[in-house]
Amino acid sequence: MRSTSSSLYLLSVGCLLVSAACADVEEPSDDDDSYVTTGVNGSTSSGETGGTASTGAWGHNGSGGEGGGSSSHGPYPIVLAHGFFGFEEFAGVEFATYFYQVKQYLADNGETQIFTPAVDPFNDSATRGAQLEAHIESILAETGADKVVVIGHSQGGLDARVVAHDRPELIAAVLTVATPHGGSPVSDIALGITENDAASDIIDNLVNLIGSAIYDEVGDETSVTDALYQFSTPGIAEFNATYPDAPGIFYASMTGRTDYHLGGQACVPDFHLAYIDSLKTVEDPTEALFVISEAIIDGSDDSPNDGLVRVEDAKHGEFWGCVPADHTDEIGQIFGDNPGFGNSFDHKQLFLELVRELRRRGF
Ligand SMILES: [Ca+2]
Ligand SMILES: [Ca+2]
Ligand SMILES: [Ca+2]
Repeated sequence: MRSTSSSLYLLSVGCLLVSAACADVEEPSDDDDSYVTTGVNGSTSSGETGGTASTGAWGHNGSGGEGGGSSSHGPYPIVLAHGFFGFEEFAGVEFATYFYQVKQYLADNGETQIFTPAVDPFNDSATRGAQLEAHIESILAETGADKVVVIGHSQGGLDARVVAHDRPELIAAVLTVATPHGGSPVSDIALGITENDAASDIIDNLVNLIGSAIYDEVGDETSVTDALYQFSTPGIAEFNATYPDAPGIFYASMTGRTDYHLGGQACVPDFHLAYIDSLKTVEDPTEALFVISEAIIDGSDDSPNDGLVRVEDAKHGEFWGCVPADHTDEIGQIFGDNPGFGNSFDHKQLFLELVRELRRRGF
């Protein structure tokens, strides 16, 4: 009983995310996920790879770029891989995206080769990764590029690691945002691996309130249990053993910290990104959805987290630090709401700065 209703709790959290946040306006399907072939971006011009970048790795409208198929170099198309619960489109809601207004903001800043493919919202990353791989192959065929860069939020980062492992020739870099590379204690509770009576009661109420109606929207192929297992202690251990990093691919990560936590030692980065540094004294209040889970996972040692994922669990590859954001603020949800009173964090600016840094590095 606890296991089932706890799972539904996460589902119901997801339903809030899905119904409010996880639809996509611009593209009803990935078939429409077309790109514009105007300039790539302006930020590379100041980087050491500017000359290379301006050459272009793929042909625009088929005009060139085919000759040097063996030499791969950026700038690469960027794939934004959504997390658990993310829908490209959700019934009736047509005015929000998972990465809320990020694609348009990047386009406004010259980054026009941004793709937001949808995968099964509730499934393990082996399944989702295979779907992402198929999308990436389509993107490569469409653009003529030979690799992509994947920026994954939450489970999207694990999906990206699956593709990088299985098809390393398709991926130049994987940058993960609040991805639970070390799992999330919330999953252990939801699956009944760890018990938490207080959470269980509140969970039941949430299920009664919002769980059942949305459940019908989830297709036959999906598996909430598989998705949750992915983040559990045993599940993530299996995942990390199965999908080690591929040589030659650049891996980096960053994450969010909420509940007014400044992050401390856990958030000290391997690499300083100016935008992230500029927010180091800014605090974020926890989104109401995550008050319960935040309290559960921060445990007895006040471990910094974003409400669903602990900072320590979000590190993978070169660590770029923490922004003041909960798990939905990171992607501008819900509906572009303010991340919290007094919090100047801007998720769109974050994604632009992440992309710019990748471009500076020749991706
Ligand atoms: Ca806390
Ligand atoms: Ca928010
Ligand atoms: Ca917040």
